[in-house]
Amino acid sequence: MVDFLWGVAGSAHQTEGNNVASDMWALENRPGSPMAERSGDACDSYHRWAADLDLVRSLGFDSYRFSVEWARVEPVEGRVSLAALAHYRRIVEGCLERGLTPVVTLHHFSSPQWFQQDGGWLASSAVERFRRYVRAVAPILDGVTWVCTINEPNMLAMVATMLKADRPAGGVAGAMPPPDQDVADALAAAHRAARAELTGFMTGWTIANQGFEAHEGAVAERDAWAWPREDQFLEVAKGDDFVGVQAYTRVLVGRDGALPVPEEARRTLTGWEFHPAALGNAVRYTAERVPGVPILVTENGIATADDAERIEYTSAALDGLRAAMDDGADVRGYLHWSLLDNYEWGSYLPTFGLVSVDRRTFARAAKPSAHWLGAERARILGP
Ligand code: IFM
Repeated sequence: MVDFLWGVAGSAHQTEGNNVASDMWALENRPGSPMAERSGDACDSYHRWAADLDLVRSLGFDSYRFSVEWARVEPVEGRVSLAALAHYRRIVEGCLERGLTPVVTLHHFSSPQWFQQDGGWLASSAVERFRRYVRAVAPILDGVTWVCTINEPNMLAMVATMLKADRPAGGVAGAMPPPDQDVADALAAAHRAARAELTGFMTGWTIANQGFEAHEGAVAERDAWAWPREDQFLEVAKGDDFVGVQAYTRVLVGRDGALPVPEEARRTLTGWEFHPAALGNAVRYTAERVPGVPILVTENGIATADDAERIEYTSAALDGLRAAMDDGADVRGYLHWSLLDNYEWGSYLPTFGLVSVDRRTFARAAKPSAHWLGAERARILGP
């Protein structure tokens, strides 16, 4: 199976550092910020991206998912930084030179601060602003096939609800408030606008699959819970070139909504239930709801300080993926989250990385799981 992508993922704000013109930076640094920790220098990938790509290649992966940061490309409304575009062009070329397939995300949670301050996704010009940004980025994507327009629009829209109430983002996946529907609608329109700009690419958006499961027969309640939080975003993906599946855990839904993770459940560092079956289930769920649209696993992984547990989790997750593919799911690739122990939106403690990063020197050290996963392709896909 030659065309299957086997890679790793990250995002600009979580790895590059000093994303000072972004709304996330402003949120992290404001007095009384709900974020426990600031992103700061992150992993300094802004300067170390070439070494990161070398590492990805040497570990045996063939693909690399990264994001272009809107706040760097357009730090002030209407003022496009050619230097920022050149930076991301170098990363694209760096991938191609190393034989890595770049998977480029155009929006991964953070936006320019000016955009947020002027109404964010609720501003009447939001979609046109995003379209203009996509138009600016398109020329540097020469040689790229896979483009993710917006990462986890469902999380973005749910976080919008939480921020309105001034509650910190995060918590147990799935037990979040319903999305701000106006934000959800704007994101859908922005996604469509971006796709219209990007002819000749494989474009799609990447959705957080939260593994909603009906508890004790609460099927109707589960469906009602899942529609605003997940299914409406899958509906938008109908007719796209691909849909990104991002799966980590599951959430049980009872008669009154999402249930807390059971006391006795094994948990990861994010507090989520250790549930590797999430990946296979998410792929099957997506294939059923978005028939005919190829699937790219754009994220899957575990926050753990125990690297053997990472291998245990990922091995079982990949078995589930393989089984879903054997049953007919059209999956085009697996991108593990994440390459690095990067900034987890408020904290560096939940370590998802295959590679650790010294927080003072930024030195990278590949964990055993990195070598293991690089070689695992053959077991899952065959030679
Ligand atoms: O780190 C995040 C990523 O930015 C989006 N998907 C989930 C990951 C783990 O929480």
